[in-house]
Amino acid sequence: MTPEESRAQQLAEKEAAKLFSGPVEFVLSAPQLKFLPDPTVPEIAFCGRSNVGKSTLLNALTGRKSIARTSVTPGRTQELNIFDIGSDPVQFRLVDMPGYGFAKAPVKVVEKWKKLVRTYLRGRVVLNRTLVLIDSRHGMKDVDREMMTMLDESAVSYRVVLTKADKIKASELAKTAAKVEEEARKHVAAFPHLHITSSEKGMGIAELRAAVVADALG
Ligand SMILES: Nc1nc2c(ncn2[C@@H]2O[C@H](COP(=O)(O)OP(=O)(O)O)[C@@H](O)[C@H]2O)c(=O)[nH]1
Ligand SMILES: [Mg+2]
Repeated sequence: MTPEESRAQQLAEKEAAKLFSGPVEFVLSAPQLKFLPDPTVPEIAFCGRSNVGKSTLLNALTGRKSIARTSVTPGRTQELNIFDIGSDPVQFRLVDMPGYGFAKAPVKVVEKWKKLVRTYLRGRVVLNRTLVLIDSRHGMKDVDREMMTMLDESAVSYRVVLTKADKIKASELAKTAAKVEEEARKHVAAFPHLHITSSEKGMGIAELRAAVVADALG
């Protein structure tokens, strides 16, 4: 990064932090698309395997402890949870998508999940970007590849985000990051840059916040 770029990045992070420290509000849980708010503001969706740290990341981005309910019971939420960022007017929305890859889910539940997610991804005109979260300890799994292919096919571009980076040694993290980056390059709609984060330690959060704001409003 040149000094100019680094100054611009710092400014973007500061602006994004300001936006996220303003009004943030949980709007609703939509079990079906017809319950979604009118598509009038940009949306950024978050997806990942159950327990990947999605709710915790949403909390970290918004600097709030429990705006998104963090749960120890994986795979229970089958709804799109909507959050407004900013008010009068709302600047953009974050969409917490139901987690996938839960082992014991009945076929019916998985089918319902696929239908909800696929129709949302294909039909939502205000969806600007999706974030695909991957647990640093586990790396990319087949269900993640499936999700990314679904996104490729929906022509929704996405950022790949490693979560829980504090949970493994730096050497392991570097190896996993390289592997995930290499795989992401094979997906047409994936951004080449990988975000490495720890919601616990605040690592990579300011940068991701700025990226989300740029995706939503840029
Ligand atoms: N050490 C650590 N634990 C995390 C981090 N993010 C999430 N977790 C934990 O992982 C578990 C699942 O997190 P949650 O946000 O509920 O996952 P979700 O199912 O994807 O929404 C919880 O026990 C969190 O406290 C992180 O960055 N570091
Ligand atoms: Mg959650």
